[in-house]
Amino acid sequence: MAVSDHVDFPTFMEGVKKRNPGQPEFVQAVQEVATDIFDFMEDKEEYHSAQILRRIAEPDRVVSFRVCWEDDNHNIRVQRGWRVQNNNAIGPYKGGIRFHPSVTESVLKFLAFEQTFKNSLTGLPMGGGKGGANFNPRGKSDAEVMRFCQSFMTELYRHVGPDTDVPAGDIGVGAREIGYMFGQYKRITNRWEGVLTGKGMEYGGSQMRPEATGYGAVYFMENMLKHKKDSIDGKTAVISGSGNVATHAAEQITKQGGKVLTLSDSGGFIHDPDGIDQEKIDWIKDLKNNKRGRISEYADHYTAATFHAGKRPWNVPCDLALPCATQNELNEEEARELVDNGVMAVSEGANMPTTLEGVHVFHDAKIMYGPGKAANAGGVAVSGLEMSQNAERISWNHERLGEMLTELMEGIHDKCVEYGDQGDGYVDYVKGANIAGFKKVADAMLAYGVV
Ligand code: NDP
Ligand code: 2IT
Repeated sequence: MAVSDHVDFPTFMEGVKKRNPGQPEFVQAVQEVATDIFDFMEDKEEYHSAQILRRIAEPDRVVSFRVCWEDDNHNIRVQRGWRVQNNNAIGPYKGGIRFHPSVTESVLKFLAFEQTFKNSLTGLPMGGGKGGANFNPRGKSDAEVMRFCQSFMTELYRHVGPDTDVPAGDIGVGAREIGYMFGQYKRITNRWEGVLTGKGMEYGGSQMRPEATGYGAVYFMENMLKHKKDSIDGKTAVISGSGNVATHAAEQITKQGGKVLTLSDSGGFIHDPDGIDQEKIDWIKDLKNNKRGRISEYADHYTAATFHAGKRPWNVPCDLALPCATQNELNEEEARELVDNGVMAVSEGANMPTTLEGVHVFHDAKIMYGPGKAANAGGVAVSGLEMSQNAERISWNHERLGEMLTELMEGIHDKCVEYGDQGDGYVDYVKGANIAGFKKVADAMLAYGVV
């Protein structure tokens, strides 16, 4: 094959930027992956000549649609919804749905791109996708959320299916929203099938799905520490967010003998020097899931804690850090602060929470750094198990699922070590995750020829 088919890294990135104007998150995610993949492909002509990376970085399709609904005051509201189907080389498109005012096509394209590598890393047959809308569930009544979800699914149903594309939850989409969307899908299609994961336990949900992402991120942390003959026991942890991922990460850190010092939401963070134990975590879960309250209320209830309005928790000294809120929530300066304060390991429950510059700080300091696409893959892995259960019409219990999640996270960790071991005792988990995730998708695409 002609060498002129090779495009070098800067030229490749120029092209990505040019083809995706005004989409900084997508460009950032592609750049992070492409840096490692270009090194890996250097002596692998077949990937270059088949333009594999260029093809993975071009979503199979992006569906954008109007979502019209009526609020409780009879105002007609219009939102924009999307489903990005990035790549289905190794299985049906799979990935969450996000409802948040910050959702844009760029955000969903970055998430669908990342999801492709993450899902591949799990070892289960799932492609990559993501969806969502610029809808803010905060302050909306249950009836408003129901009408929005029904309207969203009234368009989405024609693009998804158990063998086509299987959405799940993400920011702003939990059990309530999945219930409304599944109910509408079933009503429109007259089919009961595993079209969504994260379903309620009464109708085909996996008993481990609510905990899976947060627990998985801590299992990944545990594996990184174990690789260095260390453990979570007795260590302090700083966590951001206070939703599904953050609360379950806090729970698992606590179970393993760690002490959680912080949690946050978009209003600020709480710092509890006594530690956020299981009883306090249960109080937060009730506050967030049932009362739909704000994390600031924690400091009113637990008076040893302080609330820091408009701030992020990264200046609190800790051994372990787990960003579990959103993308780009930890920048270069904050990464430096963590390192200066002696952080040993970072495990990302969120997707791309650390900026590219922040990642460089962690790598330069040679701390253990588990990127989201590996560390938070436990959620989608258990979603994969939920798909299997629905297809087989069976149900696994909590204990069995816990064992499977533990094994899956260990497998993901080991794949990162296999491809990311730098030979000097340092593991570049980003490189490991990128290469291991890429290879399987790329080889499947080569098998299909030019499609
Ligand atoms: P939730 O909606 O349950 O919680 C999100 C949390 O993050 C809330 O505390 C929220 O605060 C905070 N947050 C959201 N956006 C912002 C923002 N722009 N600035 C500051 N805080 C913000 O979502 P999840 O816990 O499910 O998701 C958290 C992260 O984990 C996301 O990056 C998601 O993509 C990732 N993830 C989730 C998986 C899952 O299974 N749910 C699987 C894998 C990854 P507020 O309420 O104030 O907005
Ligand atoms: O980012 C993610 O991996 C998720 N939001 C979960 C996706 C899924 O299909 O369970």
